[in-house]
Amino acid sequence: MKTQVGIIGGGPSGLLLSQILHLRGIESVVLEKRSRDYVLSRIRAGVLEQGLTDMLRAADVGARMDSEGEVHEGVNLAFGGQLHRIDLADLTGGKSVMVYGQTEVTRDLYAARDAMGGTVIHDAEDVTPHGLDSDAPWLTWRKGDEIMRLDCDFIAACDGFHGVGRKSMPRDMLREYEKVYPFGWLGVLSRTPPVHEELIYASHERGFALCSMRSKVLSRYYVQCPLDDDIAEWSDDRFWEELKRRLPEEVADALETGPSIEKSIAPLRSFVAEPLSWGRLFLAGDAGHIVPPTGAKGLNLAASDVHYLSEALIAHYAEGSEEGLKSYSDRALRRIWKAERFSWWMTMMMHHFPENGGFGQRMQTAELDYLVNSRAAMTALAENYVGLPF
Ligand code: FAS
Ligand code: PHB
Repeated sequence: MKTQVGIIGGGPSGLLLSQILHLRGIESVVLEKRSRDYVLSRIRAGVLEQGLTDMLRAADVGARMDSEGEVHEGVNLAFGGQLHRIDLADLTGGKSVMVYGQTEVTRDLYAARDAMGGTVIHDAEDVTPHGLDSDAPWLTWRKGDEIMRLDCDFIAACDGFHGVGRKSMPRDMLREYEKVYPFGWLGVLSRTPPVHEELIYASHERGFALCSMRSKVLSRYYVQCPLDDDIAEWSDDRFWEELKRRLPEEVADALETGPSIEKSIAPLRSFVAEPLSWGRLFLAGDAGHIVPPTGAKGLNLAASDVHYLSEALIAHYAEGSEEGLKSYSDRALRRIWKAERFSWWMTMMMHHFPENGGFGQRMQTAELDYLVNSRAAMTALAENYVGLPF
């Protein structure tokens, strides 16, 4: 097989890149190691920045999002038994976020790729990049006992944190920066009406909690939990009781509980790989960086990477320009590090760190008290939450 851009990974990064390139007449093939059902069974992000929603609309993939998603002009912080609304629209000159699950974004991207005759190969085992430092790289993978080959001009590694792309770069030129947080997020999805019409991020001495949603009848909740907790130890009843204890009373009283239809514990880390490219290989999305989900930046950072990389590839094929490809890594990393900072800051401010002692907890309380009483501080939070410019 031959194509122009070989894409490893059929998650949001890989599919969005393939869709944008197709609309500009550039061929690509997506190699995904899992089945489509498996990819679509993962419950992940829920909040989309305007940069991403604009990209989806421009790529003819925004219709269902615009009809089923919810535009949110505010977000809430809960601490000290009180709810504090951050008026995103007022503080950012009218900007907002879209609440629409990553699973639905991925479903819409698959539908668009299918409708336009896109090539997405599932169950591609042992995908391996070759010839990355040549001008004719190729990918191999296993289909049963058969070894398949895809010749291409460029390879985009959109294969997530555990993917093969980053690991194919020479170790002596790759610099990795990482912070692993000493807790996880226990997430529950339930067919219940959301407890509030907007998201609530709660800081409590028992731990962080988040009240989010996927629609008016589908809610997503999280509580901070020890990393070594066993999901089997968390019955639905235990989860709902713990969530209520971390929320202001009037919110806890309004919480409608129900059976969990998904329950999982995710670890939290901050991670960045530098550089994001080597030869004809380019990393995009979680393949190059990870943020703790506190700032709702993971999926949105993948979007800005795809924005920069697609622009660079289009300039290469349309104008023979190599400038965008050469500057991709530096350009993407500038926005990545600012999102890493915001996600780290929100995580350090909102979670419970007993190891920081009484002084550390007083610092968190002072940070929150200052934040909700300062328009300047709320503006800083709001402009990062709705998404810094691409
Ligand atoms: P993805 O990991 O989504 O996709 C990579 C794809 O590559 C996968 O389909 C994988 O099967 C495939 N792949 C991997 N290795 C391969 C190989 N060797 N060959 C072929 N294919 C391969 N972000 C938020 O903003 N908010 C959240 O609440 C949030 N929650 C999350 C919870 C969890 C458990 C995880 C893991 C992430 C969460 N994220 C969240 C971040 C998440 O949304 C990512 O930012 C987003 O999935 C990034 O998309 P991709 O870069 O496409 O990576
Ligand atoms: C979610 O709805 O899954 C979600 C929303 C906001 C976050 C993290 C997760 O910051």
